Amino acid sequence: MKNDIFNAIEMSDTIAVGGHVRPDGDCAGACLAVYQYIRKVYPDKKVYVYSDKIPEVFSYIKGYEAAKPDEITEPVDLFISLDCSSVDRHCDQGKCFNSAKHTVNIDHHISNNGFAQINLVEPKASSTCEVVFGLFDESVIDSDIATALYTGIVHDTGVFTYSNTSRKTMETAGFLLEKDIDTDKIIDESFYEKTYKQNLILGRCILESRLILDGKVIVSVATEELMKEYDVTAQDLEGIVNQLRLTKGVKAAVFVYQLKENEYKVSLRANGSTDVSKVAVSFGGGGHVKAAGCTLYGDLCGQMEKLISRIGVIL
Ligand SMILES: [Mn+2]
Repeated sequence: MKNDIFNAIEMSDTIAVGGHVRPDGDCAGACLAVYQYIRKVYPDKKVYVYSDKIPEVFSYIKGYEAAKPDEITEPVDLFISLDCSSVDRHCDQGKCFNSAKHTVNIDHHISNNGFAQINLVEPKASSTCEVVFGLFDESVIDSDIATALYTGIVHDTGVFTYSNTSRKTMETAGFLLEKDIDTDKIIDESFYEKTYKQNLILGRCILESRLILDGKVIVSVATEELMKEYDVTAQDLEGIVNQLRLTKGVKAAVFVYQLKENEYKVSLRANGSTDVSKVAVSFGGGGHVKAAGCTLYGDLCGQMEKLISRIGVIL
């Protein structure tokens, strides 16, 4: 598998790396780590980061400014998909991926069905960055590449607290720590730190949350109107669902925010043995057993009723 991936890279002159829409820490970290690695090992190749704008909070990662999807005007030789559970979750619904001559899919989402020519999907890995680390020649990993990979692991494990954190995760993180990375910056500034208005809307969403299904599920919704009131974007809502999940007695947490009229993004988190990825998949989404997401279309009340009854089935 590793050889197949590197053969594909060696055969290609133009390579795009890209992940899912609204890139998170793991997606950004994996894309920028692979970008840096290929540039370092194969300096003659043209590498693009094909992604939505990476949140500014990750601007300390080398290559951050390289995410310019408009730069690609013709099909690339190779597209490496990272942290993306299905083709249509790419920032252009997969157009650039589908037009590439060769394709690689590196991921850790259990719902990933292996949509590329070469697929490396490890559902037990904490993060795509952990999978990517396994591919890299350790001697090439410098402080900049380590910073990108550590960011992804920190974000997808909630700073090593989620159940996806394994011995391998810790050993990988241990290796990266020795590369002289700024862990305070990565953990505090990119993961925990919130702006004042992010804290305000977090508080408001918790204040307006409801316990349902005998207190086993907690739900909160941020409408477009509420987001406007606090002058926040979807990215500012990161972490709210994790806080909801920490409610005593709750088996699943549901956080919904409005993307536009009749379109809502749903984030799901689970405690114990609850598997919320089943719910997400049945609504066309994906993710992991304990963290998944999907999009609802149409009337919110009607869609929420369906979603909640589906959650009732898996509890
Ligand atoms: Mn991930």
